[in-house]
Amino acid sequence: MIANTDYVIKIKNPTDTKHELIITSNGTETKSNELKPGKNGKLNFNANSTGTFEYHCEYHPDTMKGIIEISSQ
Ligand SMILES: [Cu+2]
Repeated sequence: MIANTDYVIKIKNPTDTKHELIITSNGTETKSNELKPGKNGKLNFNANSTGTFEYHCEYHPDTMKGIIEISSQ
């Protein structure tokens, strides 16, 4: 992803449990709505700095997690 750019992250939940996407950077959290089983959602995201951002699921932080690389171009 590119810094200072508006993104809409589309989220699908084909599972039978709820999830919630959270992206963290410098102590700031960007959260999706709670995604109930079988529902879809989206999250507006705009990184105002370059670097590595972390994301995780509110309910499954140990297994549903990863990083997002934000670059300048
Ligand atoms: Cu989850």
